[in-house]
Amino acid sequence: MKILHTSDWHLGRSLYGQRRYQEFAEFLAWLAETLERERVDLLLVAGDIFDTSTPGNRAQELYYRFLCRAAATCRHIVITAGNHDSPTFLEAPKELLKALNVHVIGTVGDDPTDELLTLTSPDGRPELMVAAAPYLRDRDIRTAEAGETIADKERKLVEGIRGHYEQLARRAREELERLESAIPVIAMGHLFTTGGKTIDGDGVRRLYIGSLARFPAAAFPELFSYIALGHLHQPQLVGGNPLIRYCGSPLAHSFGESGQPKQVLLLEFEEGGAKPRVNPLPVPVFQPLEPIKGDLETIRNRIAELKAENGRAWLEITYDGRPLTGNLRELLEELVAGSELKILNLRNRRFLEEHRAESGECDETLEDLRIDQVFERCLESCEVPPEQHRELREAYHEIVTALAEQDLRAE
Ligand SMILES: [Mn+2]
Repeated sequence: MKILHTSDWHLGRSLYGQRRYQEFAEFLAWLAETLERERVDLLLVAGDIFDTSTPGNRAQELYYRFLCRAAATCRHIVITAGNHDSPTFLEAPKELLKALNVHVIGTVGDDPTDELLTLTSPDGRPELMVAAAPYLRDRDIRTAEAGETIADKERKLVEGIRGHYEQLARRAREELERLESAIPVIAMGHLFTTGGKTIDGDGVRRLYIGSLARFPAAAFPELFSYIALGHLHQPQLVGGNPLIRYCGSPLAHSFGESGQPKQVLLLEFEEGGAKPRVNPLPVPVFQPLEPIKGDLETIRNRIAELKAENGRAWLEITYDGRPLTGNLRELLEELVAGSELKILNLRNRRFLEEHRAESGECDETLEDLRIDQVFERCLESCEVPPEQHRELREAYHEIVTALAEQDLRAE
């Protein structure tokens, strides 16, 4: 049996205002071809299908068009919600999609067996079980009590996640006994594990990472033959275990991710085998991204090189040279004129620094800042003693997370 594991598509996400529908369409076409070529039986998408809780029409069209094509190849498709997805939005067409053998799990129901899917072969024999846990929201698994410290909350959240997976494993064992079968059980998850790696600007740290709790890999029940994770955009094994993995996002969602090889994971179970072989399949780069940093000469040379090779990269340029250049943007736009290169973001670091030093005040606008940076400025300007920062920062983070999650549920 062949399984393909992917996650974190973030359909509809743009980069510095630049829409990326073309790339999403190319990726999904590539994925559909890959499913056909590799004769994949089961597709797993471990959360963050869409970038927002209210995806636009084009993002939705890409998604449904892909599902329709993929369902003609794969016998089963399992999709779980990530922290960016609206559980109710994803689940709205659940019954309709079931007719295509597409299973959508958006939220934790009253009955954990709802997340447990027994998939059958064409001749009706059970062949694999999937414990399809979506992103577990604080309120899904934790009971808040007055007077809790942040450490208490985090501990209870981790306990809640552990309990949820244990319950799924217990139900799966009961089901295996009932079926008198030893088929493998795969788990899915959208969470942050202990030791997980992120890259600055990869979108996980940036907006909000969901709960702060880090889940230790060792806390996953033994029963699972493989754990297909989403949330972190960098492909990685968890705790060095090749059978607990993040496949990572298929597209670079920031310039920070641009040097990262992107992949989907292809799993293969031999007939009667308990553990899969896992092979990463590289995802082609549909739109090159290139960060360039340096003085004017460095930037000029790099642009000349890219032009010479008919480059079509999107650029993020950080100017840190002297002298101060006020008309930097015009200068650089002239350099890329007539090529397919496009400057998406320009940072005139020196200009900002000196300007700030001169005026003795900060001329940042809200647009320059991420939500967590606004809070940092607030701590500074209120002269909050440093020893209180950590706790306040965590409390703030918790509120932001709660607001974002409320937002996702609100429809
Ligand atoms: Mn996520």
